[in-house]
Amino acid sequence: MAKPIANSMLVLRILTLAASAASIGLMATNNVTFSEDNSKTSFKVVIAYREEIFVTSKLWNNNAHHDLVLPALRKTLQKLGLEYVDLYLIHWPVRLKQEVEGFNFSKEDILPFDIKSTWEAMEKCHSLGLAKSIGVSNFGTKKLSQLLENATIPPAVNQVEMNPSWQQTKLTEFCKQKGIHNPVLEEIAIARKKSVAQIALRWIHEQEASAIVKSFNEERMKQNLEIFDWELTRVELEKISLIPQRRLCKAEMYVSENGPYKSLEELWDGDP
Ligand SMILES: NC(=O)c1ccc[n+]([C@@H]2O[C@H](COP(=O)([O-])OP(=O)(O)OC[C@H]3O[C@@H](n4cnc5c(N)ncnc54)[C@H](OP(=O)(O)O)[C@@H]3O)[C@@H](O)[C@H]2O)c1
Ligand SMILES: *[C@@H]1O[C@H](CO)[C@@H](O)[C@H](O)[C@H]1NC(C)=O
Ligand SMILES: *[C@@H]1O[C@H](CO)[C@@H](O)[C@H](O)[C@H]1NC(C)=O
Ligand SMILES: CC(=O)N[C@H]1CO[C@H](CO)[C@@H](O)[C@@H]1O
Repeated sequence: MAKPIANSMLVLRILTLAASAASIGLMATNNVTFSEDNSKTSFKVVIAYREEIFVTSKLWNNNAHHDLVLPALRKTLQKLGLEYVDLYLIHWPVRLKQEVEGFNFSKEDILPFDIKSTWEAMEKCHSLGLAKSIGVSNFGTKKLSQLLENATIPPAVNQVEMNPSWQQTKLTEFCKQKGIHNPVLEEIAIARKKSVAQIALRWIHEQEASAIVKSFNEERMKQNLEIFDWELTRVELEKISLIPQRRLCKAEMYVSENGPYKSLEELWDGDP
């Protein structure tokens, strides 16, 4: 059996899409994650700094078929003008009919998801050098165990929703690692002269997970980076641990009476 993985959101220091001279400096000196669908900017500018950036892309559900994974990644690479991605993820433990486009699908388009054969194809992407690392997203503990049962390469990352109001303690424990607008966070933010966003990001950082931060605003990009030279106190962490928990992204659209997932419990492995 392969080793368990880090339950971590993607490595990301900052996402910047501005292709101005100023931001090229920023890209060159920061770890940057790009999201393919957001890459409206010139990747040519970025390619000069390829080793300095961390590019992640995800396999959409309609390509979660053994024979479609590699072509999907090749297409992505072609679109981005890159030779490889640093990380390639299975976006959801969900398989849709091949002809589905984006979110335009009905319940009949949801097919049983085959972890083993999909992961095999992901491993192929890695062995061909097209993805430096491979991982998953939105997997619960049961599906991770199933994946690990037959995996040659364990997933490097499980990208999940994780924030102070959806702390994912069960999933985090499983991986043996450690609603942003909330009065508790505001209170702490005011006391510490930080923004609520910074408190939330710092909290994620202290769980030894990496946050995916997206901002198009230069001031907020800077602010989101200024979370590494201070820490939350024990009392603040205690207050945050008492925040009522609710998942923001429930993904009800993948649940249907006759489909592979009949309840949110099944989709999220008992942790809806
Ligand atoms: N694996 C999955 O299934 C999944 C699901 C959802 C999301 N994701 C990933 O997670 C990433 C983030 O997604 P998201 O939906 O959370 O973000 P989002 O909605 O795309 O953007 C975050 C929002 O926060 C604002 N913001 C950023 N920094 C801030 C600050 N310091 N103070 C106040 N507001 C701030 C941004 O506005 P400005 O730009 O104006 O600053 C933006 O509107 C995405 O890149 C996506 O790939 C993955
Ligand atoms: C959504 O899918 C249906 C059925 O395939 C198609 O007829 C329709 O044009 C699609 N709508 C959009 C907005 O793509
Ligand atoms: C792992 O592989 C074995 C042998 O092919 C198979 O019986 C089992 O169902 C697989 N497990 C999963 C979770 O796919
Ligand atoms: C430029 C920069 O900050 N690079 C860092 C990106 O992240 C990796 C892994 O944490 C570091 O080794 C680099 O120094």
